[in-house]
Amino acid sequence: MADLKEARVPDIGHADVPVIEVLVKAGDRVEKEQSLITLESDKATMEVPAPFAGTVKEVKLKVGDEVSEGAVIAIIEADGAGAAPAAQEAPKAAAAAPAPAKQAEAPQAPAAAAPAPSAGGVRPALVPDIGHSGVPVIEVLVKVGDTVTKDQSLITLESDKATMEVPSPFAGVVKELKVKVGDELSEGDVIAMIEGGDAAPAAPAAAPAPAPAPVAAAPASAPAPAPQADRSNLPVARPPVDASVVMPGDAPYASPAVRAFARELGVDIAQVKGSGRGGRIQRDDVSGYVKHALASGARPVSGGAAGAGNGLSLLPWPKVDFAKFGEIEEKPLSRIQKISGANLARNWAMIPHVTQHEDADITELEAFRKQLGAENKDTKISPLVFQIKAVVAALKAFPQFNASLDESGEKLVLKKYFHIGIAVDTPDGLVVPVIRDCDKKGLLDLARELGEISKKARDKKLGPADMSGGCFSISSLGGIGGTYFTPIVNAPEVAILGVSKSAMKPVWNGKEFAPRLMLPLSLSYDHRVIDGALAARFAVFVANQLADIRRLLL
Ligand code: CAO
Repeated sequence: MADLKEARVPDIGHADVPVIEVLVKAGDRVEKEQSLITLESDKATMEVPAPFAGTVKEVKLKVGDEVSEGAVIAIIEADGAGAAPAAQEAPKAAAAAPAPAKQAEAPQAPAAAAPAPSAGGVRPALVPDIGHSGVPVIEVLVKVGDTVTKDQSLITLESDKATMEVPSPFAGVVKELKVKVGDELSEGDVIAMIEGGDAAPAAPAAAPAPAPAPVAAAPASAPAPAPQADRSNLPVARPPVDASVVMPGDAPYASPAVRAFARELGVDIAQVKGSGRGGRIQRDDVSGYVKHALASGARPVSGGAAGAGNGLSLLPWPKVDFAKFGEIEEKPLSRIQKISGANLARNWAMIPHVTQHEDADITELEAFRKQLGAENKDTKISPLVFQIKAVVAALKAFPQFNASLDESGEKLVLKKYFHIGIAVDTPDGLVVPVIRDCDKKGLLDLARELGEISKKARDKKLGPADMSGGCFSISSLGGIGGTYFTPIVNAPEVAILGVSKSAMKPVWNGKEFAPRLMLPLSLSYDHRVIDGALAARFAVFVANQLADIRRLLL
Protein backbone atom coordinates (compact mmCIF):
# COMPACT_ATOMS: atom_id res chain seq x y z
CA MET A 1 0.00 0.00 0.00
CA ALA A 2 1.40 3.37 -0.95
CA ASP A 3 0.74 6.51 1.05
CA LEU A 4 1.79 10.13 0.95
CA LYS A 5 4.44 11.22 3.42
CA GLU A 6 6.42 14.36 4.00
CA ALA A 7 10.20 14.28 3.83
CA ARG A 8 11.41 17.01 6.15
CA VAL A 9 14.67 18.72 7.00
CA PRO A 10 16.20 17.04 10.05
CA ASP A 11 18.05 18.84 12.81
CA ILE A 12 20.91 20.42 10.92
CA GLY A 13 22.31 22.46 13.73
CA HIS A 14 21.45 25.81 12.17
CA ALA A 15 18.39 27.69 11.10
CA ASP A 16 17.87 29.25 7.69
CA VAL A 17 20.41 27.21 5.77
CA PRO A 18 20.26 27.89 2.03
CA VAL A 19 19.26 25.19 -0.42
CA ILE A 20 21.93 25.11 -3.12
CA GLU A 21 20.63 22.20 -5.12
CA VAL A 22 17.38 20.37 -5.55
CA LEU A 23 18.31 16.89 -6.71
CA VAL A 24 14.89 15.45 -7.47
CA LYS A 25 11.74 16.51 -9.24
CA ALA A 26 8.10 15.49 -9.19
CA GLY A 27 7.70 12.09 -10.76
CA ASP A 28 11.19 10.90 -9.80
CA ARG A 29 11.51 7.60 -8.07
CA VAL A 30 13.81 7.84 -5.06
CA GLU A 31 15.44 5.17 -2.99
CA LYS A 32 15.76 5.35 0.75
CA GLU A 33 18.88 7.44 1.54
CA GLN A 34 18.98 8.97 -1.94
CA SER A 35 19.79 12.66 -1.65
CA LEU A 36 16.88 15.04 -2.12
CA ILE A 37 18.50 18.44 -1.67
CA THR A 38 21.87 19.94 -0.86
CA LEU A 39 22.15 22.53 1.88
CA GLU A 40 25.14 24.66 2.50
CA SER A 41 25.86 26.38 5.78
CA ASP A 42 28.88 28.57 6.11
CA LYS A 43 31.05 25.63 7.11
CA ALA A 44 29.70 22.52 5.53
CA THR A 45 27.77 21.18 2.63
CA MET A 46 25.28 18.45 3.33
CA GLU A 47 22.96 16.39 1.27
CA VAL A 48 19.67 15.52 2.88
CA PRO A 49 18.60 11.98 2.09
CA ALA A 50 15.13 10.56 1.58
CA PRO A 51 13.94 8.78 4.69
CA PHE A 52 12.14 6.17 2.63
CA ALA A 53 11.80 4.93 -0.91
CA GLY A 54 8.96 6.09 -3.09
CA THR A 55 7.88 8.43 -5.84
CA VAL A 56 8.21 12.17 -5.46
CA LYS A 57 4.79 13.75 -5.80
CA GLU A 58 5.71 17.34 -5.12
CA VAL A 59 8.92 19.22 -4.35
CA LYS A 60 8.31 21.97 -1.83
CA LEU A 61 11.69 23.72 -1.97
CA LYS A 62 13.70 25.51 -4.58
CA VAL A 63 17.29 26.67 -4.86
CA GLY A 64 17.80 29.74 -2.71
CA ASP A 65 15.18 28.86 -0.09
CA GLU A 66 16.50 29.01 3.44
CA VAL A 67 15.39 26.12 5.55
CA SER A 68 15.41 25.02 9.16
CA GLU A 69 14.58 21.80 10.94
CA GLY A 70 11.15 20.52 10.07
CA ALA A 71 10.77 22.28 6.72
CA VAL A 72 9.01 20.06 4.22
CA ILE A 73 11.30 19.10 1.36
CA ALA A 74 8.92 16.99 -0.66
CA ILE A 75 5.79 14.94 -0.59
CA ILE A 76 6.66 11.38 -1.40
CA GLU A 77 4.35 8.52 -2.11
CA ALA A 78 6.15 5.96 -0.03
CA ASP A 79 6.45 2.35 -0.99
CA GLY A 80 4.42 0.39 1.54
CA ALA A 81 7.25 -1.87 2.52
CA GLY A 82 10.10 0.60 2.25
CA ALA A 83 8.82 3.31 4.56
CA ALA A 84 10.91 3.64 7.66
CA PRO A 85 8.85 3.30 10.80
CA ALA A 86 10.54 6.34 12.26
CA ALA A 87 9.39 8.36 9.30
CA GLN A 88 5.87 7.15 9.64
CA GLU A 89 5.67 7.91 13.30
CA ALA A 90 7.65 11.07 13.33
CA PRO A 91 7.50 12.88 10.06
CA LYS A 92 9.16 15.80 11.76
CA ALA A 93 12.44 13.95 11.67
CA ALA A 94 11.57 12.37 8.47
CA ALA A 95 14.56 13.30 6.42
CA ALA A 96 16.83 11.87 9.02
CA ALA A 97 15.00 8.82 10.13
CA PRO A 98 17.74 7.58 12.45
CA ALA A 99 17.66 9.90 15.44
CA PRO A 100 19.11 13.18 14.32
CA ALA A 101 21.75 14.78 16.45
CA LYS A 102 20.76 17.74 18.52
CA GLN A 103 23.48 19.76 17.02
CA ALA A 104 22.08 23.14 17.74
CA GLU A 105 22.21 22.41 21.42
CA ALA A 106 25.34 20.40 21.32
CA PRO A 107 27.96 23.03 21.76
CA GLN A 108 26.25 24.30 24.85
CA ALA A 109 27.00 21.11 26.67
CA PRO A 110 30.72 21.36 26.16
CA ALA A 111 30.61 25.03 27.00
CA ALA A 112 28.88 24.25 30.24
CA ALA A 113 31.35 21.50 30.94
CA ALA A 114 34.25 23.83 30.49
CA PRO A 115 35.86 25.34 33.54
CA ALA A 116 34.33 28.67 34.39
CA PRO A 117 35.49 30.78 31.52
CA SER A 118 37.03 34.02 32.40
CA ALA A 119 38.81 36.47 30.17
CA GLY A 120 42.38 35.43 29.75
CA GLY A 121 41.93 31.97 31.36
CA VAL A 122 42.87 28.71 29.65
CA ARG A 123 39.78 26.75 28.62
CA PRO A 124 39.19 23.57 26.74
CA ALA A 125 37.63 23.60 23.30
CA LEU A 126 35.41 20.54 23.20
CA VAL A 127 33.89 18.42 20.47
CA PRO A 128 30.21 19.28 20.21
CA ASP A 129 27.48 16.75 19.50
CA ILE A 130 28.44 15.48 16.07
CA GLY A 131 25.80 12.83 15.77
CA HIS A 132 28.28 9.96 15.91
CA SER A 133 30.99 8.77 18.24
CA GLY A 134 34.52 7.75 17.37
CA VAL A 135 34.79 10.02 14.35
CA PRO A 136 38.36 10.21 13.00
CA VAL A 137 40.31 13.44 12.93
CA ILE A 138 41.59 13.90 9.41
CA GLU A 139 43.17 17.29 9.81
CA VAL A 140 44.42 19.48 12.60
CA LEU A 141 44.14 23.01 11.33
CA VAL A 142 45.93 24.89 14.10
CA LYS A 143 49.14 24.53 16.08
CA VAL A 144 50.33 25.55 19.50
CA GLY A 145 50.94 29.29 19.58
CA ASP A 146 48.35 30.09 16.91
CA THR A 147 45.90 32.85 17.61
CA VAL A 148 42.44 31.74 16.69
CA THR A 149 39.28 33.71 16.29
CA LYS A 150 35.90 32.54 17.49
CA ASP A 151 34.44 30.07 14.98
CA GLN A 152 37.79 29.49 13.30
CA SER A 153 38.07 25.82 12.41
CA LEU A 154 40.33 23.83 14.70
CA ILE A 155 40.10 20.33 13.26
CA THR A 156 38.34 18.42 10.53
CA LEU A 157 36.47 15.24 11.36
CA GLU A 158 35.30 12.79 8.81
CA SER A 159 32.67 10.15 9.32
CA ASP A 160 31.81 7.79 6.52
CA LYS A 161 29.08 10.16 5.41
CA ALA A 162 30.24 13.69 6.07
CA THR A 163 33.23 15.89 6.55
CA MET A 164 32.93 18.57 9.16
CA GLU A 165 35.11 21.24 10.61
CA VAL A 166 34.90 21.92 14.31
CA PRO A 167 35.24 25.59 15.14
CA SER A 168 36.74 27.22 18.15
CA PRO A 169 34.05 28.25 20.61
CA PHE A 170 36.01 31.36 21.54
CA ALA A 171 38.93 33.50 20.44
CA GLY A 172 42.33 33.06 22.00
CA VAL A 173 45.76 31.51 21.74
CA VAL A 174 46.20 27.75 21.38
CA LYS A 175 48.18 26.63 24.40
CA GLU A 176 48.01 22.90 23.95
CA LEU A 177 46.67 20.53 21.33
CA LYS A 178 45.02 17.43 22.69
CA VAL A 179 44.34 15.65 19.42
CA LYS A 180 46.24 14.46 16.39
CA VAL A 181 45.30 13.13 12.97
CA GLY A 182 43.85 9.65 13.31
CA ASP A 183 42.37 10.13 16.79
CA GLU A 184 38.75 9.16 16.99
CA LEU A 185 36.64 11.72 18.79
CA SER A 186 33.23 11.85 20.37
CA GLU A 187 31.15 14.57 21.94
CA GLY A 188 32.90 16.21 24.87
CA ASP A 189 36.46 15.25 23.95
CA VAL A 190 38.96 18.05 24.39
CA ILE A 191 40.43 19.35 21.16
CA ALA A 192 42.73 22.01 22.52
CA MET A 193 43.38 24.24 25.48
CA ILE A 194 42.90 27.82 24.44
CA GLU A 195 43.84 30.87 26.42
CA GLY A 196 40.95 33.20 25.93
CA GLY A 197 41.93 36.57 24.59
CA ASP A 198 38.37 37.40 23.85
CA ALA A 199 36.35 35.63 26.41
CA ALA A 200 33.44 37.97 26.38
CA PRO A 201 31.00 36.07 24.26
CA ALA A 202 32.05 32.76 25.68
CA ALA A 203 30.84 33.70 28.97
CA PRO A 204 29.91 33.40 32.45
CA ALA A 205 29.24 29.86 33.54
CA ALA A 206 25.61 30.61 34.07
CA ALA A 207 25.18 31.79 30.53
CA PRO A 208 27.07 29.39 28.31
CA ALA A 209 28.62 30.54 25.13
CA PRO A 210 26.34 31.03 22.22
CA ALA A 211 26.64 27.88 20.26
CA PRO A 212 29.74 27.86 18.17
CA ALA A 213 28.45 26.89 14.81
CA PRO A 214 28.24 23.12 15.09
CA VAL A 215 29.90 22.64 11.85
CA ALA A 216 29.17 19.00 12.16
CA ALA A 217 26.04 20.11 10.53
CA ALA A 218 25.43 16.92 8.62
CA PRO A 219 22.22 15.35 9.76
CA ALA A 220 22.90 12.34 11.89
CA SER A 221 21.50 10.13 9.23
CA ALA A 222 23.89 12.02 7.15
CA PRO A 223 24.54 13.14 3.68
CA ALA A 224 23.78 10.35 1.32
CA PRO A 225 26.79 8.72 -0.22
CA ALA A 226 25.57 9.78 -3.60
CA PRO A 227 28.20 10.73 -6.14
CA GLN A 228 29.64 13.77 -4.58
CA ALA A 229 30.57 16.77 -6.55
CA ASP A 230 33.21 19.37 -6.52
CA ARG A 231 31.27 22.44 -5.68
CA SER A 232 34.28 24.68 -5.59
CA ASN A 233 32.85 26.37 -8.62
CA LEU A 234 29.35 26.77 -7.35
CA PRO A 235 27.99 30.25 -7.34
CA VAL A 236 27.57 30.30 -3.60
CA ALA A 237 28.87 33.24 -1.78
CA ARG A 238 29.61 31.54 1.49
CA PRO A 239 33.14 30.46 2.03
CA PRO A 240 34.45 28.07 3.01
CA VAL A 241 32.43 25.67 0.96
CA ASP A 242 31.99 22.05 0.40
CA ALA A 243 32.79 19.20 2.61
CA SER A 244 32.33 16.43 0.19
CA VAL A 245 33.96 16.26 -3.07
CA VAL A 246 34.35 14.08 -6.05
CA MET A 247 34.77 14.83 -9.70
CA PRO A 248 33.80 12.39 -12.34
CA GLY A 249 36.81 10.57 -13.41
CA ASP A 250 39.24 11.97 -10.92
CA ALA A 251 37.92 12.35 -7.46
CA PRO A 252 39.45 15.26 -5.61
CA TYR A 253 38.72 14.82 -2.02
CA ALA A 254 39.47 17.60 0.40
CA SER A 255 38.15 19.41 3.41
CA PRO A 256 36.43 22.78 3.13
CA ALA A 257 39.50 24.50 4.54
CA VAL A 258 41.80 22.94 1.98
CA ARG A 259 39.36 23.79 -0.81
CA ALA A 260 39.21 27.38 0.41
CA PHE A 261 43.01 27.45 0.55
CA ALA A 262 43.23 26.11 -3.01
CA ARG A 263 40.75 28.67 -4.24
CA GLU A 264 42.67 31.44 -2.52
CA LEU A 265 45.74 30.43 -4.52
CA GLY A 266 43.78 30.03 -7.74
CA VAL A 267 44.50 26.30 -7.83
CA ASP A 268 42.09 23.92 -9.49
CA ILE A 269 41.75 21.31 -6.76
CA ALA A 270 41.07 18.66 -9.38
CA GLN A 271 44.69 19.02 -10.48
CA VAL A 272 46.13 18.30 -7.06
CA LYS A 273 47.15 14.80 -6.08
CA GLY A 274 46.15 13.92 -2.53
CA SER A 275 48.67 12.29 -0.23
CA GLY A 276 46.26 11.70 2.64
CA ARG A 277 44.21 8.69 3.56
CA GLY A 278 42.28 7.43 0.56
CA GLY A 279 43.88 10.06 -1.67
CA ARG A 280 42.57 12.93 0.39
CA ILE A 281 44.08 16.28 -0.56
CA GLN A 282 45.92 18.01 2.29
CA ARG A 283 46.98 21.60 2.64
CA ASP A 284 50.57 20.56 1.95
CA ASP A 285 49.52 18.93 -1.31
CA VAL A 286 48.10 22.25 -2.48
CA SER A 287 51.24 24.16 -1.46
CA GLY A 288 53.39 21.47 -3.11
CA TYR A 289 51.37 21.78 -6.29
CA VAL A 290 51.88 25.55 -6.36
CA LYS A 291 55.60 25.25 -5.65
CA HIS A 292 55.95 22.74 -8.43
CA ALA A 293 53.91 24.83 -10.84
CA LEU A 294 56.03 27.90 -10.09
CA ALA A 295 59.27 25.96 -10.43
CA SER A 296 58.24 24.54 -13.79
CA GLY A 297 57.17 27.91 -15.07
CA ALA A 298 53.54 26.90 -15.37
CA ARG A 299 50.78 28.73 -13.63
CA PRO A 300 48.21 27.20 -11.39
CA VAL A 301 44.99 27.16 -13.33
CA SER A 302 41.67 27.35 -11.66
CA GLY A 303 39.33 25.09 -13.55
CA GLY A 304 35.87 26.46 -13.33
CA ALA A 305 35.20 30.07 -14.01
CA ALA A 306 34.27 30.94 -17.49
CA GLY A 307 36.50 33.89 -17.57
CA ALA A 308 38.39 34.76 -14.44
CA GLY A 309 41.48 34.71 -16.61
CA ASN A 310 42.77 31.56 -14.98
CA GLY A 311 46.35 32.61 -15.35
CA LEU A 312 45.93 32.56 -19.11
CA SER A 313 45.60 36.34 -19.41
CA LEU A 314 42.16 35.98 -20.91
CA LEU A 315 39.65 38.77 -21.02
CA PRO A 316 37.05 38.54 -18.29
CA TRP A 317 33.76 36.93 -19.26
CA PRO A 318 31.37 39.54 -20.70
CA LYS A 319 28.84 40.82 -18.22
CA VAL A 320 25.64 41.51 -20.10
CA ASP A 321 22.23 42.47 -18.83
CA PHE A 322 20.36 40.30 -21.34
CA ALA A 323 16.99 41.42 -19.97
CA LYS A 324 17.67 44.82 -21.51
CA PHE A 325 17.21 43.28 -24.93
CA GLY A 326 14.11 41.18 -24.40
CA GLU A 327 12.44 38.64 -22.18
CA ILE A 328 14.71 36.07 -20.57
CA GLU A 329 14.51 33.15 -18.18
CA GLU A 330 17.34 31.95 -15.94
CA LYS A 331 17.98 28.25 -15.49
CA PRO A 332 20.73 27.05 -13.16
CA LEU A 333 23.19 24.57 -14.64
CA SER A 334 22.92 21.04 -13.29
CA ARG A 335 25.62 19.72 -11.03
CA ILE A 336 26.94 17.48 -13.80
CA GLN A 337 27.03 20.40 -16.22
CA LYS A 338 29.03 22.47 -13.76
CA ILE A 339 31.52 19.71 -13.15
CA SER A 340 31.93 18.62 -16.74
CA GLY A 341 31.96 22.25 -17.88
CA ALA A 342 34.91 23.03 -15.63
CA ASN A 343 36.78 19.99 -16.89
CA LEU A 344 36.01 20.69 -20.53
CA ALA A 345 37.08 24.31 -20.19
CA ARG A 346 40.37 23.28 -18.64
CA ASN A 347 41.01 20.59 -21.24
CA TRP A 348 40.14 22.88 -24.13
CA ALA A 349 42.33 25.67 -22.78
CA MET A 350 45.33 23.58 -21.77
CA ILE A 351 45.56 20.91 -24.45
CA PRO A 352 46.67 21.84 -27.94
CA HIS A 353 43.97 19.96 -29.84
CA VAL A 354 44.05 18.75 -33.40
CA THR A 355 41.24 16.70 -34.93
CA GLN A 356 41.91 14.15 -37.64
CA HIS A 357 38.96 12.96 -39.73
CA GLU A 358 38.58 9.64 -41.49
CA ASP A 359 35.77 7.55 -42.98
CA ALA A 360 35.40 3.85 -42.25
CA ASP A 361 33.61 1.59 -44.69
CA ILE A 362 31.34 -0.40 -42.37
CA THR A 363 29.13 -2.03 -45.00
CA GLU A 364 30.19 -5.57 -44.06
CA LEU A 365 30.44 -4.78 -40.37
CA GLU A 366 26.89 -3.50 -40.31
CA ALA A 367 25.63 -6.69 -41.97
CA PHE A 368 27.46 -8.74 -39.34
CA ARG A 369 26.12 -6.55 -36.51
CA LYS A 370 22.56 -7.05 -37.73
CA GLN A 371 23.10 -10.80 -37.94
CA LEU A 372 24.57 -10.85 -34.42
CA GLY A 373 21.60 -8.81 -33.20
CA ALA A 374 19.16 -11.30 -34.75
CA GLU A 375 20.99 -14.16 -33.03
CA ASN A 376 21.02 -12.38 -29.65
CA LYS A 377 17.67 -10.75 -29.39
CA ASP A 378 18.00 -10.12 -25.64
CA THR A 379 21.14 -7.97 -26.10
CA LYS A 380 21.34 -4.68 -27.97
CA ILE A 381 24.43 -4.90 -30.14
CA SER A 382 25.40 -1.27 -30.50
CA PRO A 383 27.86 -0.26 -33.25
CA LEU A 384 29.88 1.09 -30.35
CA VAL A 385 31.08 -2.33 -29.24
CA PHE A 386 32.91 -2.78 -32.53
CA GLN A 387 34.34 0.68 -32.22
CA ILE A 388 35.60 -0.20 -28.74
CA LYS A 389 37.31 -3.31 -30.11
CA ALA A 390 38.82 -1.37 -33.02
CA VAL A 391 40.14 1.28 -30.64
CA VAL A 392 41.67 -1.33 -28.33
CA ALA A 393 43.48 -2.87 -31.30
CA ALA A 394 44.72 0.59 -32.29
CA LEU A 395 45.86 1.36 -28.75
CA LYS A 396 47.89 -1.85 -28.81
CA ALA A 397 49.43 -0.91 -32.14
CA PHE A 398 50.07 2.72 -31.10
CA PRO A 399 50.88 2.66 -27.35
CA GLN A 400 51.46 6.41 -27.32
CA PHE A 401 47.68 6.80 -27.46
CA ASN A 402 47.25 4.65 -24.35
CA ALA A 403 49.15 7.13 -22.24
CA SER A 404 48.93 10.19 -20.03
CA LEU A 405 51.31 13.04 -19.40
CA ASP A 406 52.37 13.02 -15.77
CA GLU A 407 51.89 16.07 -13.57
CA SER A 408 55.27 17.53 -14.44
CA GLY A 409 54.47 17.37 -18.13
CA GLU A 410 57.88 15.78 -18.64
CA LYS A 411 57.01 12.10 -18.58
CA LEU A 412 54.60 9.95 -20.50
CA VAL A 413 52.89 7.24 -18.46
CA LEU A 414 52.19 4.31 -20.75
CA LYS A 415 49.34 2.03 -19.67
CA LYS A 416 49.25 -1.70 -20.12
CA TYR A 417 45.52 -1.95 -19.53
CA PHE A 418 42.67 -1.01 -21.83
CA HIS A 419 39.85 0.82 -20.07
CA ILE A 420 37.62 2.75 -22.46
CA GLY A 421 35.44 5.71 -21.45
CA ILE A 422 32.11 6.12 -23.22
CA ALA A 423 30.49 9.56 -23.33
CA VAL A 424 26.87 9.19 -22.31
CA ASP A 425 24.32 11.89 -22.80
CA THR A 426 21.94 12.18 -19.82
CA PRO A 427 19.17 14.68 -19.16
CA ASP A 428 21.49 16.34 -16.62
CA GLY A 429 24.52 16.50 -18.87
CA LEU A 430 27.45 14.53 -20.14
CA VAL A 431 29.10 11.76 -18.11
CA VAL A 432 31.86 9.37 -19.11
CA PRO A 433 31.63 5.94 -17.46
CA VAL A 434 34.50 3.57 -18.09
CA ILE A 435 34.37 -0.02 -19.32
CA ARG A 436 37.36 -1.84 -17.91
CA ASP A 437 39.62 -4.39 -19.57
CA CYS A 438 37.97 -4.13 -22.97
CA ASP A 439 40.78 -6.23 -24.46
CA LYS A 440 39.62 -9.19 -22.38
CA LYS A 441 35.92 -8.91 -23.18
CA GLY A 442 33.97 -10.26 -26.11
CA LEU A 443 31.51 -8.28 -28.21
CA LEU A 444 28.48 -9.62 -26.34
CA ASP A 445 30.00 -8.87 -22.93
CA LEU A 446 30.81 -5.35 -24.09
CA ALA A 447 27.28 -4.93 -25.47
CA ARG A 448 25.76 -5.96 -22.15
CA GLU A 449 28.11 -3.76 -20.15
CA LEU A 450 27.46 -0.79 -22.42
CA GLY A 451 23.73 -1.23 -21.84
CA GLU A 452 24.30 -1.40 -18.09
CA ILE A 453 26.50 1.68 -17.79
CA SER A 454 24.26 3.76 -20.09
CA LYS A 455 21.29 2.89 -17.89
CA LYS A 456 23.24 3.53 -14.71
CA ALA A 457 24.32 6.91 -16.13
CA ARG A 458 20.80 7.93 -17.02
CA ASP A 459 19.49 6.74 -13.63
CA LYS A 460 22.18 8.88 -11.94
CA LYS A 461 23.62 5.80 -10.28
CA LEU A 462 27.22 6.15 -11.44
CA GLY A 463 29.77 6.47 -8.67
CA PRO A 464 33.24 7.98 -8.98
CA ALA A 465 34.76 4.52 -9.39
CA ASP A 466 32.60 3.95 -12.48
CA MET A 467 34.06 7.05 -14.09
CA SER A 468 37.74 6.77 -13.29
CA GLY A 469 40.73 5.04 -14.78
CA GLY A 470 39.86 5.51 -18.45
CA CYS A 471 42.65 5.27 -21.06
CA PHE A 472 40.82 6.63 -24.09
CA SER A 473 37.26 7.84 -24.68
CA ILE A 474 34.73 7.37 -27.43
CA SER A 475 32.00 9.90 -27.97
CA SER A 476 29.32 8.59 -30.31
CA LEU A 477 26.74 10.90 -31.78
CA GLY A 478 25.94 8.24 -34.35
CA GLY A 479 22.46 7.64 -32.99
CA ILE A 480 21.63 11.31 -33.54
CA GLY A 481 23.16 12.46 -36.79
CA GLY A 482 25.72 14.93 -38.05
CA THR A 483 28.82 14.26 -40.04
CA TYR A 484 32.01 15.19 -38.17
CA PHE A 485 32.78 17.08 -34.98
CA THR A 486 35.74 18.00 -32.80
CA PRO A 487 35.49 16.15 -29.48
CA ILE A 488 37.48 17.53 -26.54
CA VAL A 489 40.17 15.27 -25.12
CA ASN A 490 39.18 13.91 -21.72
CA ALA A 491 42.36 14.69 -19.75
CA PRO A 492 44.56 13.12 -18.62
CA GLU A 493 43.84 10.92 -21.62
CA VAL A 494 45.59 12.05 -24.79
CA ALA A 495 43.02 11.28 -27.46
CA ILE A 496 39.33 10.75 -28.03
CA LEU A 497 37.39 9.26 -30.93
CA GLY A 498 34.25 11.04 -32.08
CA VAL A 499 31.84 8.90 -34.08
CA SER A 500 29.09 10.36 -36.26
CA LYS A 501 26.17 8.81 -38.11
CA SER A 502 26.98 6.34 -40.86
CA ALA A 503 25.51 7.05 -44.27
CA MET A 504 25.39 5.34 -47.66
CA LYS A 505 27.81 7.06 -50.02
CA PRO A 506 29.02 6.42 -53.53
CA VAL A 507 32.60 5.19 -53.21
CA TRP A 508 34.93 4.68 -56.17
CA ASN A 509 36.22 1.10 -56.18
CA GLY A 510 38.62 1.49 -59.09
CA LYS A 511 36.02 0.68 -61.72
CA GLU A 512 32.84 2.33 -60.61
CA PHE A 513 31.08 4.14 -57.82
CA ALA A 514 29.59 1.59 -55.46
CA PRO A 515 27.16 2.31 -52.59
CA ARG A 516 29.01 1.81 -49.29
CA LEU A 517 28.00 2.51 -45.71
CA MET A 518 30.54 5.05 -44.48
CA LEU A 519 31.14 5.92 -40.85
CA PRO A 520 32.63 9.37 -40.15
CA LEU A 521 35.36 9.32 -37.49
CA SER A 522 36.86 12.36 -35.74
CA LEU A 523 40.00 11.71 -33.73
CA SER A 524 41.02 14.60 -31.46
CA TYR A 525 44.43 14.33 -29.86
CA ASP A 526 46.85 16.15 -27.60
CA HIS A 527 49.48 17.50 -29.95
CA ARG A 528 52.03 17.68 -27.14
CA VAL A 529 52.07 13.89 -27.07
CA ILE A 530 50.99 12.81 -30.52
CA ASP A 531 52.06 14.24 -33.82
CA GLY A 532 49.89 14.53 -36.89
CA ALA A 533 51.39 11.63 -38.84
CA LEU A 534 50.87 9.24 -35.94
CA ALA A 535 47.29 10.45 -35.50
CA ALA A 536 46.52 9.90 -39.19
CA ARG A 537 47.97 6.37 -38.93
CA PHE A 538 45.87 5.68 -35.85
CA ALA A 539 42.69 6.93 -37.54
CA VAL A 540 43.36 4.87 -40.67
CA PHE A 541 44.11 1.82 -38.51
CA VAL A 542 40.78 2.19 -36.68
CA ALA A 543 38.95 2.60 -40.00
CA ASN A 544 40.64 -0.52 -41.41
CA GLN A 545 39.67 -2.54 -38.35
CA LEU A 546 36.08 -1.51 -38.79
CA ALA A 547 36.14 -2.10 -42.53
CA ASP A 548 37.24 -5.70 -42.13
CA ILE A 549 35.94 -7.21 -38.94
CA ARG A 550 38.35 -10.18 -39.31
CA ARG A 551 41.20 -7.83 -38.44
CA LEU A 552 39.79 -7.52 -34.92
CA LEU A 553 40.84 -11.12 -34.42
CA LEU A 554 44.48 -10.40 -35.21
N1 CAO B 1 25.64 5.45 -37.30
C1 CAO B 1 24.37 5.12 -37.56
N2 CAO B 1 23.55 4.64 -36.60
C2 CAO B 1 24.05 4.51 -35.36
C3 CAO B 1 25.37 4.85 -35.05
C4 CAO B 1 26.20 5.32 -36.08
N3 CAO B 1 27.45 5.66 -35.87
N4 CAO B 1 25.56 4.63 -33.73
C5 CAO B 1 24.41 4.19 -33.25
N5 CAO B 1 23.50 4.10 -34.21
C6 CAO B 1 22.13 3.65 -34.10
C7 CAO B 1 22.00 2.52 -33.13
O1 CAO B 1 22.28 1.29 -33.75
C8 CAO B 1 20.58 2.63 -32.72
O2 CAO B 1 19.78 2.10 -33.72
P1 CAO B 1 18.59 1.09 -33.37
O3 CAO B 1 17.70 1.86 -32.47
O4 CAO B 1 18.03 0.78 -34.70
O5 CAO B 1 19.23 -0.06 -32.71
C9 CAO B 1 20.33 4.13 -32.74
O6 CAO B 1 21.35 4.69 -33.54
C10 CAO B 1 20.39 4.79 -31.37
O7 CAO B 1 21.62 4.48 -30.76
P2 CAO B 1 21.93 4.96 -29.27
O8 CAO B 1 22.65 6.23 -29.31
O9 CAO B 1 20.72 4.89 -28.45
O10 CAO B 1 22.80 3.79 -28.71
P3 CAO B 1 24.31 3.52 -28.87
O11 CAO B 1 24.50 2.20 -28.23
O12 CAO B 1 24.80 3.65 -30.22
O13 CAO B 1 25.03 4.63 -27.97
C11 CAO B 1 25.42 5.92 -26.03
C12 CAO B 1 25.01 4.58 -26.60
C13 CAO B 1 25.37 5.85 -24.54
C14 CAO B 1 26.83 6.27 -26.46
C15 CAO B 1 24.49 7.00 -26.59
O14 CAO B 1 23.19 6.74 -26.19
C16 CAO B 1 24.84 8.40 -26.18
O15 CAO B 1 24.58 8.85 -25.07
N6 CAO B 1 25.44 9.16 -27.13
C17 CAO B 1 25.71 10.57 -26.95
C18 CAO B 1 27.14 10.78 -26.51
C19 CAO B 1 27.44 12.26 -26.48
O16 CAO B 1 26.65 13.08 -26.06
N7 CAO B 1 28.62 12.62 -26.97
C20 CAO B 1 28.96 13.99 -27.12
C21 CAO B 1 30.07 14.32 -26.21
S1 CAO B 1 30.70 15.90 -26.52
O17 CAO B 1 29.55 16.84 -25.93
